[in-house]
Amino acid sequence: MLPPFSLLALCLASASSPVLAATAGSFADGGNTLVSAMMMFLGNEEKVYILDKAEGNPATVSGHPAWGSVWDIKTRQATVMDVKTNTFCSSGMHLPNGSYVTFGGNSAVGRGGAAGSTGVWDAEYQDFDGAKSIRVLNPCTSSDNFASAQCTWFDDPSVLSMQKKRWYSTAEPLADGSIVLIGGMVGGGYINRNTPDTTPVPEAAENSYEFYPSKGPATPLPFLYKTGGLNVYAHAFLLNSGKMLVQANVSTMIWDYNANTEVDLPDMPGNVVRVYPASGAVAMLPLTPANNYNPTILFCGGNDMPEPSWGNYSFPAINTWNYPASRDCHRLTPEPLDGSAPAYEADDDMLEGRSMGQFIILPDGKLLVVNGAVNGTAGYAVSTGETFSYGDMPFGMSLASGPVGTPALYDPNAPKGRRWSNAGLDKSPIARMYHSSAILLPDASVLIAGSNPNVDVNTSTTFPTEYRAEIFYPPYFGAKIRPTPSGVPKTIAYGGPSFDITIPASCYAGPSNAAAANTTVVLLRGGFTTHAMNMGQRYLQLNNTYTVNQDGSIVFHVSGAPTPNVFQPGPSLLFVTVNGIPSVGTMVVVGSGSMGTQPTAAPAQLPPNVLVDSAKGTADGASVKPGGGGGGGSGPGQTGSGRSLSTAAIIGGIVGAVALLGALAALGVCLMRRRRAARVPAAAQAGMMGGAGAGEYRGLRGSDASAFAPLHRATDSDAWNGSTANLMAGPYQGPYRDDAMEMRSQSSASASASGPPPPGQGQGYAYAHAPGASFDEYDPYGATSNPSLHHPPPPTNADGGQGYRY
Ligand SMILES: *[C@@H]1O[C@H](CO)[C@@H](O)[C@H](O)[C@H]1NC(C)=O
Ligand SMILES: *[C@@H]1O[C@H](CO)[C@@H](O)[C@H](O)[C@H]1NC(C)=O
Ligand SMILES: *[C@@H]1O[C@H](CO)[C@@H](O)[C@H](O)[C@H]1NC(C)=O
Ligand SMILES: *[C@@H]1O[C@H](CO)[C@@H](O)[C@H](O)[C@H]1NC(C)=O
Ligand SMILES: *[C@@H]1O[C@H](CO)[C@@H](O)[C@H](O)[C@H]1NC(C)=O
Ligand SMILES: *[C@@H]1O[C@H](CO)[C@@H](O)[C@H](O)[C@H]1NC(C)=O
Ligand SMILES: *[C@@H]1O[C@H](CO)[C@@H](O)[C@H](O)[C@H]1NC(C)=O
Ligand SMILES: [Cu+2]
Repeated sequence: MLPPFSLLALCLASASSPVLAATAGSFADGGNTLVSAMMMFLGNEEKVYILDKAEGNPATVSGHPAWGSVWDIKTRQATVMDVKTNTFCSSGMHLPNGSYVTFGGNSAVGRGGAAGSTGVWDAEYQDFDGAKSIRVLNPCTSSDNFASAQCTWFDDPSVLSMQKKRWYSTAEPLADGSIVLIGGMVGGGYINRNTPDTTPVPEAAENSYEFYPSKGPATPLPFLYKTGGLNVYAHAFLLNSGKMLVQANVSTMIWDYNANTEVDLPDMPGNVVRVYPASGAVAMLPLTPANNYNPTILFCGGNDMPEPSWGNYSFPAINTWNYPASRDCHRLTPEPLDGSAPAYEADDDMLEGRSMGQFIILPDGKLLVVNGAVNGTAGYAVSTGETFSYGDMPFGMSLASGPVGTPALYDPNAPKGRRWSNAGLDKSPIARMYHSSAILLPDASVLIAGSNPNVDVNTSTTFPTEYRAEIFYPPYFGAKIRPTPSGVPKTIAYGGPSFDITIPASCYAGPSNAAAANTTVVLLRGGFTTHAMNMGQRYLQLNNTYTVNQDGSIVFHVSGAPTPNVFQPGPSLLFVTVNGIPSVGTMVVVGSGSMGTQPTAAPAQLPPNVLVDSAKGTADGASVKPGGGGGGGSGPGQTGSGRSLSTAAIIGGIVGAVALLGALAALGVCLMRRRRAARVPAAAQAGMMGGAGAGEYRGLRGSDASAFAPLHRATDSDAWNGSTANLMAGPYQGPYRDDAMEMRSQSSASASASGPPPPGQGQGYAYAHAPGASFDEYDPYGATSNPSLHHPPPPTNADGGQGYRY
């Protein structure tokens, strides 16, 4: 056991972390994301990766506007990253080894959303068609070389791509770490249908599913035909049985994706649509030993417009910004433990209507809803069935109005009628409308960014292209001391022996027995955020018992994760939450770290609890104000770090003997932060006003009858083959970057086995690799090794300039 001195040191470390400088319930300046944060994921304890669509962002990389960046959690500064293909409205998911993949997107676009100049590429924005892309990123830390191949996006559709074009697809991980990709649009638009409807095969709907890594040809999914126009970014949750809950339009089903069979569940009560563009807030409630890890899904908000109002690819039939978003919440337990028929259960209404509200599951087991609007829907357009010209659109291209700036907290365990609260939570002054995002950070704060209901960058419209990030501090930031667990493992197995985590007495207040009983050890994965969803977001409380020691330290004996269906393999944060106050999360990998059947074992019997009645936490002077919402009483619109930097508050928060040291350390950290923060707005402003200034933009051309330009492709050409690489076998275990040559020759081998590749295939995207060159130095995207990726591909494709034009 650790001597008391080092235990004290642990908590001192906590007290001097910047965490203390935060005010519960408030927003702080998160800096400039450089690209508008349409999509984000947490790469590791240091970095958040951000993706935008290809558009005219002032920040540039490799001589073109950037649409990728990496944001450093500590400095709150972003750095641009190069991405080859158009990531516009893609899906994404973690891999078992901690890397992330994004899937699909839009075709190549140029200024104002116009078709790429060569069809599959645009000369100005230099984005390639991303409709079939599979992009892999291995998260790196500040000590890595971000310019190295290992740290940059692997994005080369000639090596790796989906079989079908998928824009607005859903990704959900399976027990073996593979990913199912559901539906999407081919061309795309407001919703996924024409009027008059040409179902069963709407020309631009991709009503099929496939897997990554591939498990066979893409297969039609009847549910997507049934749900018609409202079937993209379907909500999908792997269930404990290994089947999957899928919800779209007003339909719900349990899907066996191996047999492709569906079992219908009841329709959504009240015809509230929760998928894009209604975009409700949807999340799986915490899986806990108390609920036997049985999933319940919570659906809140969205929109219940009547069927004809939804319109078609081009635009909604009505002025959506006048149509109130839904406040309705319903719960569904798809596989009730008592064997009863699954049924939607009415839950407390939200405090206000929200379209594009987004749930962030917090480490205290509550759900935070952020972002969105009181009226209307996601999507953007330059007209509606009721407003014929762009100039008459009251909110520019936005189809929503009335940003909801105040978050709210949902307590799944509170009695009905008392589950929602926004007491003590500030209101953000930044509208977070269509294409906003949010994700949990390791310190248990929430990064909020993005908003861009515009076809291309527009900083002068009502709801502009937003580059400002904010950090929201949930109520537990009112705590003066955060628990600092030791012994957190790097990997978590499925079942098997338990592991021990210890917290010192100095990290909590009050009787040890009560604190021990009121502690949870949770795995919390924030997922891949886009379009008000966090794909893959999941909270699992691990089972535990505890031993209270005489000195007030507590040892928790913690079981592994139950099964890979309950919590799919891959990266996750681990938090220890004591009396409602979470530790800073540690990144762990759940499962084997590789794709394939995960090793599982029966959970070992946990040792019985050991209590010591006289033991106490020693953090009394710094006793927390749980759920206190320390931000209460302050005015709305508090953004900027200034507010959280009251020296008095910081010093007041530090306990006893460590006060002076702690205060000095905290002050040092906070002064540094203040200097940095002061620079950010200036940089942000320069960035937003500089570069491709707004004045340079042409107006939308007359031919852009809709902002959703990519309609009516002449042919659905397949310039790229689907990926044939099997990543679960053979030599393809390492990063794609390393495998690229081998995979490439394999895929051309298989292509020639089944006939010659289409003209241009394997030509325009081929790259040369000097035999024997070190892979570390090898950059297939480098100007010398791969000139073709920096210039329009040769127009040898039979469909060149046709298949991808619209
Ligand atoms: C969408 O509906 C409008 C009428 O509201 C119609 O003019 C337009 O052609 C339709 N667009 C598509 C792609 O079906
Ligand atoms: C939603 O689904 C219903 C069938 O349940 C269908 O009649 C309707 O057309 C769909 N709505 C849209 C906008 O596609
Ligand atoms: C949690 O662990 C205890 C002690 O080993 C055991 O009795 C209990 O069944 C476990 N709970 C779950 C949900 O596995
Ligand atoms: C930005 O939006 C405003 C109002 O919607 C519009 O008048 C202007 O043309 C847009 N600017 C660009 C560059 O699209
Ligand atoms: C929302 O729509 C209602 C009409 O349904 C309207 O009265 C209200 O002003 C709108 N709110 C905003 C913020 O546009
Ligand atoms: C656990 O701690 C939270 C926060 O202090 C408190 O609200 C709750 O009542 C406690 N639970 C028990 C069982 O003591
Ligand atoms: C993780 O696995 C994927 C393949 O599943 C691979 O492309 C990637 O490079 C791996 N990441 C690391 C860091 O090895
Ligand atoms: Cu989108």
